[in-house]
Amino acid sequence: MQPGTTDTKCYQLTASQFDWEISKGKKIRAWGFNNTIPGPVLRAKKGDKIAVKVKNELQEATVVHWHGIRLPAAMDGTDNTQRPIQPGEEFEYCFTVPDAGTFWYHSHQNETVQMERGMYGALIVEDNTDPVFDAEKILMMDDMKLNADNQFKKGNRIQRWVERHDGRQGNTILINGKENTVITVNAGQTERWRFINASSARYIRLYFGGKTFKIIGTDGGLLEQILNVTEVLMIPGERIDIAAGPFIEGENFSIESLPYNRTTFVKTKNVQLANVMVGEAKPSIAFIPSNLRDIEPLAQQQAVINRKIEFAVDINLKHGVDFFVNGVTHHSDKPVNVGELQVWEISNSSLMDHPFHLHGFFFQVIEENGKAPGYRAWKDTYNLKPKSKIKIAWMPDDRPGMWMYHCHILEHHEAGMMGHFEVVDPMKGTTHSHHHHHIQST
Ligand SMILES: [Cu+2]
Repeated sequence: MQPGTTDTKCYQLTASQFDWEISKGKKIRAWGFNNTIPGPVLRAKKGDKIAVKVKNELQEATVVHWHGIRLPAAMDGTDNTQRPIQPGEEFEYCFTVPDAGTFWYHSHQNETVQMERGMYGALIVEDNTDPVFDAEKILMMDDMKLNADNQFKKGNRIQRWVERHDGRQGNTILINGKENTVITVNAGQTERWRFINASSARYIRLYFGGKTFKIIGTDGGLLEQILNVTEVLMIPGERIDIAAGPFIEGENFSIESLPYNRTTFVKTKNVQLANVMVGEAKPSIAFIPSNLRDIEPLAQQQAVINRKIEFAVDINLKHGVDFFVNGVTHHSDKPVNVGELQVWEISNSSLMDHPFHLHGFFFQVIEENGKAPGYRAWKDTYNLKPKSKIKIAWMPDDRPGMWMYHCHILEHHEAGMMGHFEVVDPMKGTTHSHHHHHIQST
C-alpha cells in the first residue's frame, strides 16, 4: 500500500445469545457479538473506511453505537438515527475513522440488558505517527451482577429502586470477559495498555499498588504530554491509554479499583481487577516522545456560553427517583448550526456523579467550577461531580443530522437523563424528517 492511501476494513458482527465461560466452570448466558465477550477487536488506520455488517440473531431489536467516532449522523447507531435492526435483519455501518485512539462499540438499544450481558467490543484506530511500543493490550473492564446460580439478577422492588438510583453495580469483575485476569509482560519492555470502562455504572479508580504510571491518551487520542499519576478515575464509557513499564523480572502487582463515593446506596469497596506478572527480560524498541502531539485550544476559558444544560435528580414516590435534563426527561434540545462554535455550561445540581457523554463530537473542557483544567484533552465522556459546573467547547463540523448527549450510567440514561438535538447546515435547512424511522435496513 502506498503511504497516505486509505483502506476499507470489512467486518461482520453477529449479535446472538450464547453460553460464555467467565472462569473455569462458571458459565453465564451471554448476549454478545460473534460468540465472544468482548466482541472482536475492530482495527483500522486513521483515515481508513470501516464497513461493519451487523446481523441480529437476538429475539429483540438492537442497534450498534460507535462510541467516540466522528462519523455521519446516520451511522451513529441509535434509535434516533436509524430504524433498530430487527431480529433476523442485517444493517451495514460504513464510515471513515478520522482520529487515532481507543474507541469502542456497544449496543444502544435496551442497554441495561444488552450491554449488561456483554454486547460491546473495542475499536482501535492506529496512526503511523503513534508512539512505538513493544506490545499492546486492550483491557475492557466490566462488572456483572450475578446471583449464586450465575444468572443475571433482577431483584425485588426495593432492589430495583436502588438500581435505578445507583445504576447497576455488579459483583463479578471482568476484564475482557474473564474473571481473575493475569497480565503477563516481559521485563525491560514498555507496552501500551488501552483501558475501556464498559460497565453500566461502576466508577473505576485505577490503582497499581502505588506505582506511578504514565497516561498518554484518553477518549479522543493522545494527550500533549505524558501525565504521571498513581491513580486515575475512569467513569463508564471513558478510555485511558497508558505506557506500562519497563518492569523488573519477577515483579508482581495488582491492578485495583479504589473505593469511590458517588453518593450511591451501595458503597464500593476496593476491588481487584487483574494481576500483573513480569517475566524474563527482553530487549525494547519502545519510543515515547516527550511531546506526544499538539492540541489546539478550541476556545478560551472566558468564551461566552451559548447553552446551559442542567443534570438534575429528584425524588419520585413511584420510581424512587427521577433523572432530568433541564427539568424534563428525554429532553429535546435546540438545534446547533454547522460551523458555529458551541460553548456549553453543563451543571449537575444533584448530589450524585453523572458521566456526561456527547455523541459524535469531541469537546474540550475549558473550565470546571471556575478553574481552567490542568491539561488539554479531546473528550467525549466527562465526569460531572455533584453540585458542579463544567464549561465545554466543541465544533459542529459538517455532519448534519440528529445527535444526542446523555448520562453514561445506563439506568440514568434509560430513565431519561439525555437530550437530543439537531446539527443543521443553515444553507440546507433541517434534515430531520418528522420521525426518524426512515432508514431501511437491508
Ligand atoms: Cu447519571
